[in-house]
Amino acid sequence: MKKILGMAAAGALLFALAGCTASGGASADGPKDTKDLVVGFAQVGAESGWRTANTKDIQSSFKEAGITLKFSDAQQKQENQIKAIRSYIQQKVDVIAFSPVVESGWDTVLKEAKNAGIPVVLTDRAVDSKDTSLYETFLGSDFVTEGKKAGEWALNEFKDASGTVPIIQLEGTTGSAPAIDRTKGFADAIAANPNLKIVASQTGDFTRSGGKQVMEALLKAHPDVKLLWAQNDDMGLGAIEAIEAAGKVPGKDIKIITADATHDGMQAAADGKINFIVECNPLMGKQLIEIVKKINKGEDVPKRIVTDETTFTSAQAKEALPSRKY
Ligand code: GYE
Repeated sequence: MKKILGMAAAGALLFALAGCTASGGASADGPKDTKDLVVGFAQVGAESGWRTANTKDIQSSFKEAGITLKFSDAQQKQENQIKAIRSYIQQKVDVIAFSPVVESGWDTVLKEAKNAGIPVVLTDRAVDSKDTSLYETFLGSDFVTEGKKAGEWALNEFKDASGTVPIIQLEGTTGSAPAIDRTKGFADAIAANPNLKIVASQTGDFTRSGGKQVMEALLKAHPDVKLLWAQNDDMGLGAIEAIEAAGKVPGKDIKIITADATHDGMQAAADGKINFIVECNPLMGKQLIEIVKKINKGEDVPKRIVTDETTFTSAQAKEALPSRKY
C-alpha cells in the first residue's frame, strides 16, 4: 500500500513538474486541432445586464469558433467558482478561463491548475495573487481609469459649486476588482475639489434590487444629495426607482453617473435620467478565443490585455443607442 501511494506521489510530482515547464500551455504532442480544444469557463453569475451580455458573447463566440465550452454560473459565490475550477481540472480541460468574483483567495486553486498543467486566463476581473505565473493573462478593463473618468465628469459638472456637493456612492460587490478600483479612481479624481464630498458609500452588489434598496435608505439619511455615482448601470437603474419614489427627478435633482453602458443604462441616459455613463465593454469572446488559440500553439500572450472603452453623455447615448451591441 505504502509503495503504491509512493508511486502515485512520484507520478503526481512528475505531472506537476511537466505542468510547470509546459510553456504557454502547449501540450508535449504539439498543438491540438481547434475543434478538439475544450475550455472551462467559471462565470461570476447573472447579476447584471453587463454579465448577461458577457455570458452571451462568450457562449456565441465559442460556438462560432467550434471550440467546446464548459460553462458554469457561480451565483456570485467564490466557493462555487472554486468548485467549478476544480471540476475543470479533474476533467482535464485544455484551458480554464474565469472572472474572479473577488480579488483574494485564489492562490490554492490556481496552484492546483498549474500543477495539473492547465493554463488559466483571467477575464474581466483581476486576482491579487503575488505569483503572476499562476495565470497566463488578464483580459479586461482598466477599472481605475473608469472611476477616474466618472470623477472627472463630476469635477467639471460641479466646478462652480460654492458649497459642499454631497455625493452618494453605490459600490459593486465588496472585494471585487471593479468595486475596489472604481472607488479608487473616483476618489483620486474628485480629490482635486474639496467641495465634492462622498457622504455615503455602500455596496449594492452590482444588482438592480441592491441599488434600489440601498438608495432608499441612503436618501432618507442624506436628502440633500446632489450626485449619485453608481458603479454599474443596474444599481443606478434600481436607485432611479428609489429616487422617483421619493418624489425627486433623477438626472436633475440628483445627477447620476454609472458604469457599463448596457442597453438599459444607455436608454436611461438617452431619457436624461442618467447624466454620464463610463463604458465597460463585456464583449470579450473573440479576444478570449484568440488567447486560447495562442496558448494552444505555445505562443506568447501579453500578461495584460486592456479593453478599449469610451464614455457617453445623455446626448451621446441617444445617438449611439440604435447601434449598440449590448
Ligand atoms: O461593471 C458589473 C458586473 O466585472 C466589469 O460586473 C464587471 C462588472 C460590471 O456585474 O455590471
